[in-house]
Amino acid sequence: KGVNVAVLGATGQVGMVMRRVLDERDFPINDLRFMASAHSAGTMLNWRGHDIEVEDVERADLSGIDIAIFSAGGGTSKVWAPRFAKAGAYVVDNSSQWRMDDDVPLVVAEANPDDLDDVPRRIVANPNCTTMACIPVLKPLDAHFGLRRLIVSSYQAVSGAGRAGVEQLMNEARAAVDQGADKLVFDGSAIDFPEPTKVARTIAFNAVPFIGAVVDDGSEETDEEQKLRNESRKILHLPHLAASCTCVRVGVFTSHGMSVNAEFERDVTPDMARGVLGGAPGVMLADIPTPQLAAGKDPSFVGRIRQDQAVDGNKGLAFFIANDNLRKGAALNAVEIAEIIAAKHFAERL
Ligand code: 11C
Repeated sequence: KGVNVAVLGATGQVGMVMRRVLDERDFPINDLRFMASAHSAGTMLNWRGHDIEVEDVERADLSGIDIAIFSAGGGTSKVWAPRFAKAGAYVVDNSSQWRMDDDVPLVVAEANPDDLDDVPRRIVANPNCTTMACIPVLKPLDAHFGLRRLIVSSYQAVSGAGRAGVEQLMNEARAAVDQGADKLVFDGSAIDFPEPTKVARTIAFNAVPFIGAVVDDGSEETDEEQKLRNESRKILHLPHLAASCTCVRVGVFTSHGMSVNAEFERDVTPDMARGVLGGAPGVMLADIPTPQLAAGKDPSFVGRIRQDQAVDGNKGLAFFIANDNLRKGAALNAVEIAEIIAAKHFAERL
């Protein structure tokens, strides 16, 4: 009973959360394999009381895998997703590699599970964590009020930049505290910080409005900023949705915050929005939705819901979302996609 699952990138930050989420949700597993690059191969990872050796993906026999969940970066996914798919596996990929391909579904479990009815290349993409944080909130609002326009500013945690981002914040915070961090009140150069290793500027006690790379299309947006627009359009089936995003890294370890101004076709008040969101899957109302509240939890926490005073009439809302970028933003949604694939395509094994 159960399906044969492989996790590629099992030793990374998201891989670790993936293993935890598979366990917590009691995913119907027959056989479980962990894979990584040669660098991490041979590591022993505990799974429900016994150790599983991490296989070198280059040497692994790919036959017999039903579902492979990837969290290994775009370059690895570009090479290995087609190979796993050719060997018969459905691939759920966390990277940005396949998201905008027309024949690859891009899925948020609460929003567009039916897009998994047809998976022509056997590859499914998991959205970027900023998009993911917003969709469980935006989907029901769109269904009731007709979403027309989005302005989003993100407050993104360093774990989104991987373990190296976490280490940069930790090292800089330690240096600042050791030297008297409150000197920064009067002089931003009063602390001798280590050279930034991952985030573009010092991130401890700072906010850095630059994530990803500037896209060479004249827009001067970063790819991270374009993901929110492009991915939201695809997931919500709103190809003409107007959306603009400013992505900012902040000195937070985990959970992204998103300030959202949304404009709708029909009238909506904060009470009406709370009524809709109160019962929405994957959403939790919170008075003050902070990253620390969201870290380690599943839902998109949404609060500070107000009428957007910059929009005529009652057609605009302003609100704030906080969501764990490693859980729903990466591992959890990938596992939920795998659950839907298992139910749709391996029902006889469940
Ligand atoms: C960050 N959102 O916080 C990014 C990490 O497209 O999957 C994930 C990048 C992606 O830096």
